[in-house]
This record gives sequence, C-alpha cells and structure tokens, in this order.
Amino acid sequence: MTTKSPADNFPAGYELPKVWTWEKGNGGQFANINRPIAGSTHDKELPVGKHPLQLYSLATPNGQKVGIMLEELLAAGHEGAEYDAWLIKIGDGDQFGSGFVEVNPNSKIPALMDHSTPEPTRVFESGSILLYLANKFDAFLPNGHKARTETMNWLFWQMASAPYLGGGFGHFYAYAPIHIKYAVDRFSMEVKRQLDVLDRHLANHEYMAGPEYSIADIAIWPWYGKLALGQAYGDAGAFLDVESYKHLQRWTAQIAARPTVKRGCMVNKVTGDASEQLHERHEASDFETKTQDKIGKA
Ligand SMILES: N[C@@H](CCC(=O)N[C@@H](CS)C(=O)NCC(=O)O)C(=O)O
Repeated sequence: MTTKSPADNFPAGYELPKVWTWEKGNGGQFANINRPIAGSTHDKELPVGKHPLQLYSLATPNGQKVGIMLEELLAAGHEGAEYDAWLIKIGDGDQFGSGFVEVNPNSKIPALMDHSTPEPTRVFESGSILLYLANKFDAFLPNGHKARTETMNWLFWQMASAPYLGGGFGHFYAYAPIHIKYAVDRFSMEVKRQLDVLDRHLANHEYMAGPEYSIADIAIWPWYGKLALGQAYGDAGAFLDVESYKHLQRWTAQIAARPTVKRGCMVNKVTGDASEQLHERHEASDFETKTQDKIGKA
C-alpha cells in the first residue's frame, strides 16, 4: 500500500487500525441492517401459501427480476409457475429471521422455495433463481448452442456488474452521508463504461442474446433499464447522461412496454405510486384488486 498522510484522509486524521473492528451505527442509512457477521438474529418461520413456488422478496432490482420471470412464465402458459410472493422488509431485518436464513444463508432477497419437487428445493441468488426457473420450464433460455451461451454470458455479466452500479455508484452517489470525489469518479466511470458496453451490443442485437427475449434481458433490465429510464438513484439518469445511449434506450422501452414486466415490478413493491404497490401476491387477480390504492393502505 502507498504511504498516505492521515491529514489528507477523510475524516482528517483517520488512520487504518491494524485490525478492523465493527462500530455499530457507522453504516449510513443502512446502519441498522449492515453487520459483519452471518446467521439469524431472531426466530421467525416463513409463511407458506398454496402454490408450488414460494417467493420471499422485495421489489428492488434483484427482487424484480424474479417477479418478472414468474409473470413471463405464467403469461407463456406455464401453470406450474403459480406462486405466492411474501414481503421481506429488509429495512426491518426480516432477512435475518431464522426461516429466511434457512432458505438463503446469505440473508439477501430474493429467495425461492420450490415445493413441487420430492423434497422442497431452496434457491437463492437471483441469477440462480432465473436459471433454475428457465431450466424447470424450458423457457426464456434459447436452445441453440450460440444463443444459449450468449444468454449465460450476459446473465453472469449482470451478476458481476450490478454490484458496481448498486453497491458502488448507488452508495457513493445517493446513499453515503457525504460525497467523496474519488469514489463518485471511480464508480461513475465504471457505470458509464458498462452502459456503453450495453449500448454497443444492443446496436446490432434486438435482445441481449440475439433475436429471442431471455433471462439475460430479465436480469439486466431492472438494473440498467431502470437507470436508463431515470428511475434509479434520484437524478442519476441526468448525472450519467443516460439519454445518450440510444440503443440501450430502444431496448429499455421495448421491455418496459411488456405487461408482464409491469406486473413483475409491482410484486412486493412498497414504494412509489400506491396503484403499483402489490405488497403480497397470491393470485393473478391480485394485480387488479389488491394494490395499495385498492385496499386503501398506501
Ligand atoms: N447477488 C444477490 C444480491 C441480492 C441483494 O443484494 N439483495 C439486497 C436487496 S437488492 C438485500 O437483500 N439486502 C439486504 C441486506 O443487505 O441485508 C442476488 O442477485 O440475489
């Protein structure tokens, strides 16, 4: 490591200790949930509904991927994809309940239980859930060697890239209690590069893996599509000049127009317009009858 003068550090005078220790409360707006240890903090069983698939989630971009995938499967006629979606309030620490930790030892949404297998199967990590469902229903994963490999390429790209957008750019642009120029510059540069990667690819591909809409699009859209729509991290769309990525804009609009995507984004949503918030989903008709504007609890 290069020698640094403590006076130049932030806060001034800060020096790295020999061994890092946890200062509770020093995690900005996520201080109440961020912890350096894994495992559950309290006993809490997860509810189980009547459908084969049980989703435990929240409508963040990672959560929306699974809501979209399930709505796509149902719309494509896969009745076995019927699901109950239960709300996990990560701000309240629901992800540290014992039942949730049994489904996902990493304590992050989304998490899925498949009760249609001889033994119930747990599935965690949004990319793994998309792939599990695509394999189970033979859908949204092209069969041709080239397109299938491209789908996997872009699915893994998304899983590796989004932490730079959410955990890097999003935190230092929007969530950190202070703006640190080094951090904002580093992550803005990387996110702009990622946007350019997508824009160049989409210039001559209708969807990420070619002419077929796939789990690669479903994984990428809630992160980079929402950013392109200016719906992520406050004014980040203008800050990153997302309008200039024309091919990304074309793809974003095309996917945003899908009714399945609109529904999928509403599942377990607790922010925004009350008519788009469906806290729990148990029936297809819930989108019409159980949104927060309809039940008057926005
Ligand atoms: N790589 C994971 C990331 C999941 C993730 O980061 N989930 C966030 C919400 S988007 C979460 O549950 N955070 C709660 C916490 O950090 O305690 C995936 O794609 O499923």
